[in-house]
Amino acid sequence: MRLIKDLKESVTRKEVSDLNTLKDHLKQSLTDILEKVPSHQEVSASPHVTLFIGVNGVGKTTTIGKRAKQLTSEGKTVLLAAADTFRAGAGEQLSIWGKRAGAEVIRHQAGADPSAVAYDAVSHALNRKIDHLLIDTAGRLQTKHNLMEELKKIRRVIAKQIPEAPHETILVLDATTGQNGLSQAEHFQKAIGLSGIILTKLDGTGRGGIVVPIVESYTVPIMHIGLGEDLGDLIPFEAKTFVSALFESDSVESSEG
Ligand SMILES: Nc1nc2c(ncn2[C@@H]2O[C@H](COP(=O)(O)OP(=O)(O)O)[C@@H](O)[C@H]2O)c(=O)[nH]1
Ligand SMILES: [Mg+2]
Repeated sequence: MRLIKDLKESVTRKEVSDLNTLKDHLKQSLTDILEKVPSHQEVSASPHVTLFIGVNGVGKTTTIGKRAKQLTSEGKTVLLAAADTFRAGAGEQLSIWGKRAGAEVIRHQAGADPSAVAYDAVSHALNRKIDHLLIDTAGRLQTKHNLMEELKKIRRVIAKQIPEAPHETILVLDATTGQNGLSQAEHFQKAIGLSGIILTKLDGTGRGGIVVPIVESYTVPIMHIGLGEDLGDLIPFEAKTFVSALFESDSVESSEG
């Protein structure tokens, strides 16, 4: 709404007269919003701990697999922690990604306390001098108080052994999500704080336009985007390319725009 208002004012001031200039104006405004947020500063810590959070099915586990592969390809040692002990098969799914990416995996029994998995994983990472620990968590609705409390507990337990950790807390968002994405960002930000967003499924019908107000309201940078289900399908976010794709007319319109 604000962008449209700005645009109207530009039209009134006769700065914008034709459709193409109008589009360019809007693109520039969107790019400015996305580029204004400082990009994430890589913290040098060893082990470097990253917590992946988000609602169900957004692609947390898949993204961890892809991220692990990037890191092992850079010669880093990587440990994955299966702190999604809720969904049957979640640990197994992470183990498969671990094998593909060349990363070790810490798992407990299904139904175990996710904080205990996180604690074990941090100990293991410290003992073995692992470079990167990536912690998977169960999908949770941002509105469920007890599940958000569980997340806070995981964070506290991690900080018991490494006070500065988790060094990053990444919200994984599905690009097909509409307005609910704002609510997700708001609740997760409030509950444990976010250092960045990874936007998945941009290979599908969703364009992820919702990240624009999210980035602006919560000043969290988008770090990577997911473009598929394979190991290599995670690339750094680039504002200009993203905004251009928002305006492409050849792809199928998502129902939520
Ligand atoms: N097309 C596409 N599918 C994805 C992407 N990321 C994840 N998925 C799929 O989304 C589904 C849920 O992924 P999963 O990692 O299990 O989600 P989680 O519940 O958040 O851990 C799986 O079928 C993944 O293959 C992506 O970037 N593009
Ligand atoms: Mg998962």
